[in-house]
Amino acid sequence: MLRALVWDVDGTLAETEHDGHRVAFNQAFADEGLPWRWDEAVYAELLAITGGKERLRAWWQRVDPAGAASTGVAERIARLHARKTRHYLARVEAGAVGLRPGVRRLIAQARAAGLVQAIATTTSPDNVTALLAATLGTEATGWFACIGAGDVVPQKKPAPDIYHWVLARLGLRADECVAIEDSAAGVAAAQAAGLAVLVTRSRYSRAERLPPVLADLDGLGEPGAAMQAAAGRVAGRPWQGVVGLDELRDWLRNERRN
Ligand code: XBP
Ligand code: MG
Repeated sequence: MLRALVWDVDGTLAETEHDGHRVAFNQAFADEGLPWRWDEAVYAELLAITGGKERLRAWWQRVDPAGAASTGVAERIARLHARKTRHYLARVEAGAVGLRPGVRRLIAQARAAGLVQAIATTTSPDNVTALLAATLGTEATGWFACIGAGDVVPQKKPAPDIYHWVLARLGLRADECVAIEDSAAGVAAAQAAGLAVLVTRSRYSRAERLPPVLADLDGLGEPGAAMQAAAGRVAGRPWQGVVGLDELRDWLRNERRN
C-alpha cells in the first residue's frame, strides 16, 4: 500500500540548480575575489558531485590541486559555501525560484488523501524551508512529516543514507513509499534504499542514463485550461498524461505484479 511520498528538492520541486544554486555559487566566487565562474556546461558536469561543499572541493582540486591540499581549505570552503547559501536564500526569498508544474497539485492531492509526505535532499536545510515558504507558504514546512537534508547523514546521494534516515524517522518500510527524483544520483540513492522511483527529469538531467524506474517522465503534468501533459516512459512503454495518486498506485500495482 502506498503510504508516503518522499520528495527530492533540487531539480524535482523546482529548477533550483538553474534558477538558484549556480547563480549563487558564482556570486559567492565574485564576493571572495575568486576568478572562478561556473557556466552551464561546467555546472552540468559538476552536478555529478552532490552537495555544495563537496562540489566546491572537487572543483578546487581540479583547478588548483596544490591550493586544495593546503591548510585551512575546509574553513575556506565552509565560508564560501555559507556565502553561497546567503545568495541562494536571497534569490528564493525574492521569488526567483518557482515550483515545477504539477508539484503544488500533487502535494495538495497527497495531503487531501492523508498520505505522509517527507523530503530527502542533499541541499542545506535552510534552503528547503525557504523554498517551501516562498512557494507554498510558511505553513508548508509542517506538511512534511520529516525533512532529511544536507549534513544530517555522512554520505550524500547517490548513497542511500538520506533515504534510510527518512524511513527510520517515518517508521515506514521502503515498499510503502514512492520517491520522486530528477537525477541519476537521486535515483541511485532511493533505489539502494529499496524505494520505487518516479523520475521527473529536470533541465540538467534530461540526457542522463537511468536504470529502470517506476516511471521516467519529463514532469508531473498539469490538467486544466493550460493543460500540460507529462511525457516519457512507464514500464518501458511511452506514456503521456498527468501524474496523480491513481497513476502512482496503478504503476506500483503493475510493477509488483511483474
Ligand atoms: C542537489 C545538490 C545540491 C545543490 C546545492 O542534489 O547536489 O548540492 O546543488 O545545495 P539532489 P547545497 O537533488 O540529488 O539532492 O549547496 O546547499 O549543498
Ligand atoms: Mg535532485
